[in-house]
This record gives sequence, C-alpha cells and structure tokens, in this order.
Amino acid sequence: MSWSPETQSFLKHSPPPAASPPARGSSQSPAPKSQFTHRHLLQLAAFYASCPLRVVAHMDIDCFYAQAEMIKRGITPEKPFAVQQWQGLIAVNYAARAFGISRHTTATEAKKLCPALQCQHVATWKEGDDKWAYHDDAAANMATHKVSLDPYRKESRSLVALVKENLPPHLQRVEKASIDEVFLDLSAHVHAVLMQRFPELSGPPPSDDPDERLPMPSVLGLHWQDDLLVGIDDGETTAELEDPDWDDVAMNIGSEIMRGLRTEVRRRLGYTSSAGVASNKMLSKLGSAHKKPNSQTIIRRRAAQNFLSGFKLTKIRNLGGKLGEQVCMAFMTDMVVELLKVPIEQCRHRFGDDTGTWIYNVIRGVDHNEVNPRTQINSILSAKSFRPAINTTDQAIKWLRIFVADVHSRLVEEGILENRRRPRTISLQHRHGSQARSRQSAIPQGGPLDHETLLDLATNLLGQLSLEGGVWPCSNLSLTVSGFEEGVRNNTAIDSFFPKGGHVLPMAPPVALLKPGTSRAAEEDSTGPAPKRPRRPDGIERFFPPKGVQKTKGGQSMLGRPSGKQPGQQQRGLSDAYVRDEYMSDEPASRAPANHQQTPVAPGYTCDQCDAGFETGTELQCHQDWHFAKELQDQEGRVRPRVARNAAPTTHAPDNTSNSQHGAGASSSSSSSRRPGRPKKTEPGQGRLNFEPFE
Ligand code: DCP
Ligand code: CA
Ligand code: CA
Repeated sequence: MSWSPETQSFLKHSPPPAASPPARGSSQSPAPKSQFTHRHLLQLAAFYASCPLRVVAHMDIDCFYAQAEMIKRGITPEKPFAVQQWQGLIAVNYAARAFGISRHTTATEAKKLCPALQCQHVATWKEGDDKWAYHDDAAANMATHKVSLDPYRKESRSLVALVKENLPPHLQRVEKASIDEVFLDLSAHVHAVLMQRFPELSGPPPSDDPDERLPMPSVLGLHWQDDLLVGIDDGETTAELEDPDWDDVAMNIGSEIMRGLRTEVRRRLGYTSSAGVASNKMLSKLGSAHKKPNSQTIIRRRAAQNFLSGFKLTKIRNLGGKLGEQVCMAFMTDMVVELLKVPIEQCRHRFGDDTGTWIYNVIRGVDHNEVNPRTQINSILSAKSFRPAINTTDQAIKWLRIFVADVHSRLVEEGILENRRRPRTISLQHRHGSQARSRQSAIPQGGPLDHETLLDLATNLLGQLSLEGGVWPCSNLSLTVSGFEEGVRNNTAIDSFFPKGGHVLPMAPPVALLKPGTSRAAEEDSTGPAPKRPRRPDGIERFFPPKGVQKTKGGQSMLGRPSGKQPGQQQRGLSDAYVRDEYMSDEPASRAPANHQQTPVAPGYTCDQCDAGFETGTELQCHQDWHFAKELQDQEGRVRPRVARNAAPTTHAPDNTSNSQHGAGASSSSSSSRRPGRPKKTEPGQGRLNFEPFE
C-alpha cells in the first residue's frame, strides 16, 4: 500500500525519525484501537489548530520585573523584594507576597507590612539626560522623570531568543505574548518525539486510509514528575492514568519539553517561570497561572471541562472585557460551571451563530487560535502622561528630547546604525482634555537617523499641532516611529503616498479614550462632536476571519484542514491589540482615584505589539487604538487620502500578515491597487478610515 500523493508530499517534509528504541509490545496480538487516527498524527506534525492531539504551552516568568532586578543585584529569592513605580508597586516577589503585599499595595503600606522589604524604583529618563538610569529620587520626581522599560525589554528579548535556541528550528512555533510570556505550539516537536519513541506510529496506515484508528499506546502509565496534573473530576481515580491514549502521551511529551525549557531558562538566565501545557492557547494560559511560582500545570483534553468549571468566565482569554460581561449579564452568572448548562441554541440566539457557538465551545475548552510567530516589532513608542498637565512649547520640547533619546536607543537595538531596519514614519500623539490628535510625517530616507533628525521631525509635528491651537494644557504626549523596512531602500514608493509640498499626512485621529464603564456611544455624547474615527468591531466578531474564504474541494484537505479559520480564531496584527482583555480586566486605572497628583500612579501596562509601557490601562487602550488606526491606515494603504474620502466603501479587513504591513515596502497608492486576494467586504462593525484632506 502506498500513501496518496498529497500525503507523500507531506511526509517528505517531515523530519526523519531518529534511531528507533526497541519495539514495545508484540505486533502479533490484536491491539485495542485508539480513538485517534493516522490523519490526526499528520495534523499534529503540521500544527493543525483543530488537531485533537495538539499540544500548546504557555510560559510566564514569575514576578518578572522583580526577578530581573534581583538577578541584576544578586538578591536571593527568599528576600522580600518589589519593584516600585512612583509610589506604587508594579512587581512583587513571592517572598514579599507572603506578607500580603501585592501590586495593589503602595510602597508605604508595603513597608509597614514587611519592614525588611527592599523596593527598587524602575529606571527612569530624567529631564535633560540622554540615557535612562536608576535614580534614587525618582519616586518623588514624577514630573521630571519618565519610566524606562528598557531593562525588561532586553531581558524579554533574551528570554525569547533562549526559548527559540532550545527548540528544534523547524519544529517550533513561538509567539511572544507579552513582555514575560510566550505561547509555544509544541505539536510538530511532540510529533517528532512520538515517531522516535513509538516506531509503530510511523509509516502509512495498513489500509492507506488516513482515518484508520491507531493502535493504543504501548505504555502503561505516564509520569508527570512534579507537574500539577489537573484531574477529570475532583476525586480523580488513578485508573485513567493507567489507560492513556495518544493525546495523553502527546501531553506528557509536551510537559517534558516544557520542564526542560524552564530548567534552561533558570540555568542560563536565572528566572523561575511557570507554564501551562494543554491543547490550546486559552487553556495553557489559564494553566500557567494556576500554580505559581516555579511549577507547571497540565490540562489534558479529558480534564479541560473540570478545570474550567472552577473559573469565572471573565478569566478566560478574550472574555475579560465587554463580551464576557455581556455573557454574564445575559445568563445571570459569571461562573463557567453554571454557563455550561446553557444550551448552544440559547448562546446562538443571544449572541448570533458565530459568537454563540464560539462561547459555547470555549467554556468547554475548545479554542482553535493559532500560535502566531511574531518576532520583529512594528513600531517603537515613547510616551508620558503629565500630571499636572504641561503648558508651554518649551516644556513639551524637553520631553520630546527624552522621547527621541528613548526611541533612538531602541532604534539602535533594531539595527539602524547598520541599516538593518529603518522606520518610515514618525508620529506625534497629543492629548488636550478629552481631545486626542496626532500628526505624522515620513522619515527622510538615506541620511542618518540620529537624535537631531528625529528631534527636528518631532518638533515640526508639534509645531503643526500648535498652529491649530487647542494644545495647552497638554496631558499626554507620545512619539512613535513605525513602518519598519529591512535594509536600505530607495523609498520612492512611500514618498508618493504623501502629498506634494511637504511630507505630512494627517493621521486619522485615534479613537477617543473610553472611560472605564463608559460605552463608546456615551463617550461620544459626553465629549461633543467626536473626531471621525475608525470603528473597531464590537464583541467577538472582531476576532473572526472574513467570510467566504475559499474552500478546498469538499471543504477539507487530505489532512482534514477545515477551510478558513475557526470561529473565535484570532486575526493576527490588526485585532491582536484587542485580544488582551484578560490583561485589561486587571485594570489599575479603574482602581486609581481620580486625583492623580496626590495618589500613587497606577502600575504600568505594556503594549503587546510594540512593548511600549503605560502607566494606566486607559493609556494603553488609547495607544492600542492608535495601533488600530495606524494599521487601518497602512492597509487602506496605500489609498490616496482624497480618493479614500469619497470612494465607495472598500476594505480594510485584517489579514494574516500584519507584520509585513509595516515591513513591506509601500506600493504606489490608489483605491484600486488593493493587494490581490484581499476580500472586498468590510469586517462586521468596521467603518472605513476617513482621511481628512491635507491642506
Ligand atoms: N506589569 C506592570 N503593571 C501591571 C501588570 C504587569 O507593570 N499592571 C509588569 C510588571 C510585571 C510584568 O509586567 O513584573 C509581568 O506581568 P505579570 O502579570 O506576568 O506579573 P508578574 O510577572 O509580576 O507576576 P506573576 O508571577 O504573577 O506572573
Ligand atoms: Ca509573570
Ligand atoms: Ca505575564
């Protein structure tokens, strides 16, 4: 019997099995059959998101900023230690947590709880300095200092690099999920190990039928060492452990890989970490937080429902925000165990077919989001909130100098000196009361991109904003460079995007800040006529792929890949900014009293797209809105502003290659120069970007 051509071609690209261990069991006796098939094995090797043998892990560094500072200073883990930002604590080590100290505690309260607590203020840029440093007096000088997250970004890069180094290059899929987290799709790696250890799995199915069931694993029990193995019910018997199927074996191999990886992170970088190993991103993320510090939690498919039952709905990835709240309100409960009683028809009735089905599945542990390898940053941002607000151009320019130094040092790390990568666009965002505006311009290509050039460009943008008036008092300024290109290029294409007589293209205004608990519509009412803004899709629809994706014959390939994405599957890039609701749900801004001058400033937030740091969740939201507007603008593209204004609705549907949006050279622009293959319909709930004409 031979494989079909499609499968043969697939196998050709599979890693060759390594030397086989001695055969286990006898091939003579009729073996019981597994519930999994040869097709599932093929899917595992090919990272199929719907493969039932799939293994996904999430790794999160324990008390990250605290460990980073402790390692730097040789402080041992049993010493209570915290990282301070102004008067608040942003990271607390586990020794200090034993005293009841948390991120919600102020530095003063924490010292009362534990007099031996050592607090280290985060590094800051001091007004007038051209480099960040650790300043003993930073906490008392918020008005003249700006937080630098550079030390943690550097550690974060080392972490991701080490993870990648320690996984087989062709079998890894690593997604940096935040400054101290990675998702890993271990499926192909696990597949390779399975093939090595269980030679009976390699080779074609005897009948050449990929749906033929596999023999049961020739192992009697699986060892999980110190891992926390979530049971199928609260009083799990050991019986099921003696009868593992291939999904359990795959999970066991995944847990072994993660144990090794975490040991390596500890050995090489000094960090303890926690991990979750499961069949998808949602479960693995909940798993990594389940038992901290320094342990890992394994959620096998058969244990998923029991594991989820104990959670509140809003703890689930993508349900920490508005949609989660709506579901809780609709069914009058926030507990998953109660929501499991809601029939799928009711979910669909309340939330529509796609969203309803997605909710129904996700609380049962079904999540087909891909692990998206993202390695390069798309933009660099430096920002500061002013409390009290600033009132003069001189003050603003002082801060622009700091932003420029900050951005420049990170550009150097990105390789601008060697012309490895270079941003195309610079923009300045400004907030005056509830009004947020921004201006952007092209960065001249060719010459050096030094402090002076950046400062000239930034000052020019500030000048343009000032000319319009309504600038002072200013409560927030941020400078961003974006649109990175690889290597040096003659950048005529992007130049053609900007109007003649100057290189400034007014950017669509960022979406107005949403006050916690305020609906978008209410916000518009309260601030008077709002600037035109791109709407982002509401609810879970924003995570859905465009409809009408081309299907293969019969809707499935040989490997059983369903055409298009699964409901609930996250789009890369564009909507990534909005899939962090669970992070936002711990929003310190909502806890922070209104009078910021007299109270500790809420701890920082980090943008998952560009690692920019923010002091409040609201600022992060504003910034993410900016990413959204920017992505839309980049996608619209290449559409001339005037044409875009009057043209019939066109698309800016998210695509799956957002990184290239920024990285690719811009093509010349017109509304008809849409890239091939892009769907013509807008996403549900998305309006089009409306560029104001440049005067
Ligand atoms: N962070 C922050 N402000 C927040 C949340 C996080 O400044 N509101 C920073 C400090 C953290 C780092 O991000 O050290 C990672 O955030 P985590 O949520 O992973 O928290 P920790 O790593 O500190 O603790 P844990 O051991 O619970 O993961
Ligand atoms: Ca962490
Ligand atoms: Ca984290």
